Amino acid sequence: MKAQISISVKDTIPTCLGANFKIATTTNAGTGATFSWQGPNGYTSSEKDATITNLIDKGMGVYTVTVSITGQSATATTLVKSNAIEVAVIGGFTNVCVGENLRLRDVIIRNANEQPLSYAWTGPDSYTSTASATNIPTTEDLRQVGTYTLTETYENGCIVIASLVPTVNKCLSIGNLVWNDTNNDGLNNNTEVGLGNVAVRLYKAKIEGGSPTNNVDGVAIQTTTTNATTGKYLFANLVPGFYIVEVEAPTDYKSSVGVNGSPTGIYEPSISANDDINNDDDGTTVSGQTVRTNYIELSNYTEPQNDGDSTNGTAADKNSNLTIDFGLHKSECPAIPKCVPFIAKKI
Ligand SMILES: [Ca+2]
Ligand SMILES: [Ca+2]
Ligand SMILES: [Ca+2]
Ligand SMILES: [Ca+2]
Repeated sequence: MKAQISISVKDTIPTCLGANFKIATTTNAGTGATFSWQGPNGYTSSEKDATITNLIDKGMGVYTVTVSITGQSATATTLVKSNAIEVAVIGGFTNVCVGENLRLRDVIIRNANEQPLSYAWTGPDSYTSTASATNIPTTEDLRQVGTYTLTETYENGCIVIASLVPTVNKCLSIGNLVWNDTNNDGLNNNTEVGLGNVAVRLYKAKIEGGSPTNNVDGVAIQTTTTNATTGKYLFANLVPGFYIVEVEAPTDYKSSVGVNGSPTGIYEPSISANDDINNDDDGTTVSGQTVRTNYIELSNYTEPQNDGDSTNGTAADKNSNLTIDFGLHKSECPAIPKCVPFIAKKI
C-alpha cells in the first residue's frame, strides 16, 4: 500500500513585521506535488513555502496550505502571530513650558521579554543618549526643539526607528491694570476706572551674585500701551525668571502713595510687586513720570489664581500673573499752569 502524503508547517513567530516572512513546510509528497496557500486579507500562493511581504499590512491569522499529488491531498494550518515589537511610538512629556524637561520615551507597552536590548537617541543641539527616555531641560533660546529619533535594537536583531518633534512653549504672562486712583489710597476701589494709552515696558531684572535686584537689565524686552478704554495691558510669551514692569505716567499723574497730600506713604515706595496681591499699586516713581515695580518672579504653574483670568484654575491661569497693577493719582498741583507749592512761613 502506498503511504499517505503528509505536510506540516514549522511553527514560527515572526518578530520584525516590516520584513518579509516565510512559512516553511515539510512534506513527503515528491516531485510533481502542487501547493495551495490561503491566508488573511486574500493571501494566496502556489509555492511550497509561503512568503508574506510586509506582514504588518497583510495581517496575522490562520494560514492554510494544501499539498496535492495523484489524487491525494493533505492540509496543514498555522497561526501566524507576532510579538509586535516592530512599532515604536514616542510619547511622554512632548509639549512643555520653557524650564520644564523634555521626557521622551517609547510608549508602546511590551512584555518583559520583549524589551529592546538597547536604545539610541539623536536630536537637536547635538543630543545623543543611550537611555530609554530623554530628560532634557529646556531653555529660552529653544535650542532643544527639533527632530528626536529613537533607534531600538532587539535581541532578534530587529531594529525599530521612531521620530518626534516636541513642542516647547513660553507659557508665562504678566498684567494687567493701570488705573486712575482718584482717592490715592493705592487700591483699585470699585468706582475707579482704567487709564488708557499709557506706555508700559517690560524688563528683565538685573541679577547680581545669583540674586535678583530691583534694577533693570538692559533695554525693555517688550513694550505696549494700555487698552484705550479698560487701562489693561498684558505681556505674554515669557519664560521663568525675574522681571520689572514700568509705566510712563501721563502728565499730571503721579504714582499712588496711599496718603493724600504726602509724597510718600504706604504705597510709595510701593509694597512688594511680588506678593500676588491683585488691584493694589505696585509702582514707585524712579524719575520724572517713570514709575516702576520691584522685581517680580515668574515660574511655571505657580502664578496666582483668582486674579481675573478668564480661564480660572486652568494651567493658563497658573501661568499668568495679573496682579501687577499701577495706581496713578492726578496731582492736585497741575504742571501747567505751574503751581507754587504752599510753604508755611514762620511769623
Ligand atoms: Ca483707590
Ligand atoms: Ca493667573
Ligand atoms: Ca490686576
Ligand atoms: Ca499687585
